Amino acid sequence: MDLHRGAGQVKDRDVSKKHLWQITEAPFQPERLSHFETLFAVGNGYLSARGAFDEPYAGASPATLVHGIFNQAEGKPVPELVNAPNWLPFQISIDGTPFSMNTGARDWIKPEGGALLGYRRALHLDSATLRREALFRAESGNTVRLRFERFASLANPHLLGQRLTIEAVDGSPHIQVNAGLDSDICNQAVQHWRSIKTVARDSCVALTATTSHSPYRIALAAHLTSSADVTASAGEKRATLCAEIQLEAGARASFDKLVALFTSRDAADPLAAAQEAVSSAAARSYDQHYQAHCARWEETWARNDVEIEGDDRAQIALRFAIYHLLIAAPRHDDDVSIGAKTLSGLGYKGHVFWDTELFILPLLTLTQPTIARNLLTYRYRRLAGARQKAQEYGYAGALFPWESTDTGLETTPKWSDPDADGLRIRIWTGESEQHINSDIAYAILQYWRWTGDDAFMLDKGAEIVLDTAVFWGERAEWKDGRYGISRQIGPDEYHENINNSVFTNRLAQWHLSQALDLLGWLGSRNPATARRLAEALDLSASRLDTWRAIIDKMHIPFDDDKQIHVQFDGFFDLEYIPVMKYEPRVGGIWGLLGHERVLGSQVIKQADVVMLMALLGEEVGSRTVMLNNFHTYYPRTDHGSSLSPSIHAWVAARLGLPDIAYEMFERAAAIDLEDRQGNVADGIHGASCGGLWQAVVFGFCGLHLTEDGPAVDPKLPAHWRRVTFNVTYRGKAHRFDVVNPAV
Ligand code: IFM
Repeated sequence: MDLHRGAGQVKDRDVSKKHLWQITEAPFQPERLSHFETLFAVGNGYLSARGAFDEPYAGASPATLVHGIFNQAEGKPVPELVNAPNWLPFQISIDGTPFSMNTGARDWIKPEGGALLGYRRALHLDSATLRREALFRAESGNTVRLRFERFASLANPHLLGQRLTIEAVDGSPHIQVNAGLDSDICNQAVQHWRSIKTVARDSCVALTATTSHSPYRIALAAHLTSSADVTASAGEKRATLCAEIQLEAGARASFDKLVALFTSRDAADPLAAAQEAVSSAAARSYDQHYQAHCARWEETWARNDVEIEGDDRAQIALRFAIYHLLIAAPRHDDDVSIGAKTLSGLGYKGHVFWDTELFILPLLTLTQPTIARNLLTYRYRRLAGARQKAQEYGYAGALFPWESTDTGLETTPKWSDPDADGLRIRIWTGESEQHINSDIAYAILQYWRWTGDDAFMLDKGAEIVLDTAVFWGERAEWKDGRYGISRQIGPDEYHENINNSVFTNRLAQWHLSQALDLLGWLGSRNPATARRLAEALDLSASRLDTWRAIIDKMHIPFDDDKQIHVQFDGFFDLEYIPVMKYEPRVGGIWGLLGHERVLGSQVIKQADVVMLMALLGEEVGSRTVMLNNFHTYYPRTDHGSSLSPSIHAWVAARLGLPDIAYEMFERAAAIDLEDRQGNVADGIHGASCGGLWQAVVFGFCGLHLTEDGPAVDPKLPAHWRRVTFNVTYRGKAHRFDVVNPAV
C-alpha cells in the first residue's frame, strides 16, 4: 500500500533514498501501540502530540504536551507537565459502522462489525508529518480507503493540521465524520483540568480549561473544511464539528481540520487568541499551511541533517534522534526547557535534568544556537530557585535542582512510586546529585566558545557560572590535608551518598578554575559587569583564594599502582560482579540482582568516569590512564540508563576501540526504535538522542575546536564510507565532509 503524498511534501532529495527518511509500521502491531505512539510524535518546539490514533482505540494514550504547562494536583508530591485537551479526535462512521482498529488487523477479525483489510503508517522525518492509510470494509459490505495526515506547523507554532481523506473503493457508502476537541483527558488518572468551557459557532468550535492548582489557562479552537455541510456543537467537555456525505463509487471526500492552541503563557485571553487564530488560519487552505510547514522543515534539515553513507540503519536512527530533539526544541520561548522524555510522553513528569545541558544542548549549540540560548536562559531565569536550594542546605551561591520544572525549585520526588508489593524506594538524587551545577556551567562555556556570544555571557551566563562556583567553594570540605566533597551521587546512580566522586570532584575543580578565568575575562572585557557581579555574589578576595586552594588540593581518587581513577572512595572494596555474564537482557540489572546487592557492588549504572573523559578529554589524564579507566569501568557498566551507551561509543571511538564504539553506537541507536529499555511508552530518551549525535560528531568524526576554528579527526566505523554534517561556529557555517579512505 502506497502512502499518499501531501501537496506540500518536502522536495525529494533522491527518491531511491526516501526510506532513509521514514519510520514505518506495516502491518498494524497492536502489541507495540504505546511504543509507536511515542515514536510517531509530531511537534514544533511549542508542543508535541503523541502518535495516538485519531479515532478511539481501547488502550490508547493520547497526549499533547505544551512546554511550560505544569500542575501539581492535590495530594501529589511534585508537579507534572499536563496532558493538554486532545485535538486529534476524528470519529468516523461508514454506513453506520464505526471505523476502528480495535481488533486484530492481522487476523482480519471484524472490528465492531467492520473489517480492516490493510494498514500502513509512516512518520516522515523530512516533513515532520505522520501519515496513515487503512482499507476498511463496513458491515454494509462497502469498502473505503482512509488516509490520515497530521502535522504541528513549524511555520506557526500555534497551528496544528489534520487531513482525513475517505475514498469509496467499493460501493457507495454514507460517511459521517465527527471532528472534535476533548478536554476529558488526564495524566495516568490524574485530572488536571477544571473550569472547562466549550463553544460552538458556524464551522468552528473551541474549548478552554484551567489547571487545578497552577496559574495556567489553555484554549483550543478548531475549524473543519469539507465539501460536506459542517455543523458545530458544544458539550460539557467536548466540542464537535460534524460532516456527512454520501460518496459515489470511486469518489473521495476530504476533511481538513485546523486547530489553534494558546495558553495564558502566550496570551492574556487564550480563548480569544485561539478563536482568532483559527479563523484567520481558515482563510488559507490546508495545503498552504502544510507547504509553509514543509518549507521550514526543509530549511531546518539543511542545517541539521547528518548524512551517513554506508550504513542505512545508522542513518535512519540518527535522523530519527535529531528529529525528536528538533520537535522538542523551543524556538520562541526562553522560559522553558526540554524534559528528559522530550514532549513525547509522560515519563519523569516532564521534568528537566542534566540530560538537557550535557546530552541535548551540544547539538543545538552547534547547529541552532538561538535555541541553545533559549534553554540556557531558562536556567538563568531560575537562579532564584537555585539560590534558595543552596540556602536551604546552609550554603551561599546557587545549587540547581536535580529535577526542574517551571518554578525553578527542586522537584525530585523523595520516594519512588510503590511497586507491586507496595514497596517504595528513597530517591536521594534531589539532595545529592549536585554535579548538575557544573553540568550547567559546562554547557554555558561550551555555548560561549562555539558562538562567541559575549552578550549572553555578560548578561546571564557569567552569573550562573560564578554563583554555582560560589556554591562549590562553600560545599568543598577541608579534611586530612585536602579538599573533598561528601555525600554525593555521580552519574552512576547505583551508588548513593558516596564520598569523593571523581566525576563530581574533578568537574567542580574544573568549574572553579573556569570561573576564575571568566572573572579575569570579565575584568578586562567589561569591568563594570565584573564589579557588579563581584558585589552581588560576594566574590571577595578571600573567597577567590579559597577557590584557588580547592583547585590546588581537590581530592581526585586515583590508584597510583594501577594508574586508574577510582570512581569514589572505597569503590573497589565493593563486591565485583561480572556484568557481561548477565547479557543479553532487557532492562537494568536491578531486576535480576535486587536493589541492595547492586548498591553494594561495583556494578555501574551508566558512564561515570567515562562520562568525565567524554567531557574533559585529555584533561582527565594521559592516554594510558584513559585506556586503563575505560577498560576498568566499561566491563562493570550495565547501561541501566539510556544515557550510557552513546557516551561509551563516543569515548571508545576517541580511544581507538572501534568494535566497542560501534557496538555501543548500535545499542544507543536501538534504545528508542527497538525499545531496548522497555519503557519507550513513557517517551523518547532525549539524552540518548543527543548522545547519539555526539557519538557521531565528536566521537567518530572527532569534531573539536582549534585556534583556527572547528576541525575533525575522523575515526569512522570501518564500513562507513562518509559522514557529512554542518555546524555553526561564531555565526559562520562550516560543512564537514568526512570520507573514510579505507572504504
Ligand atoms: O538524568 C537521568 C539520569 O542520569 C539517569 N536516570 C534517568 C535520568 C533522566 O533521564
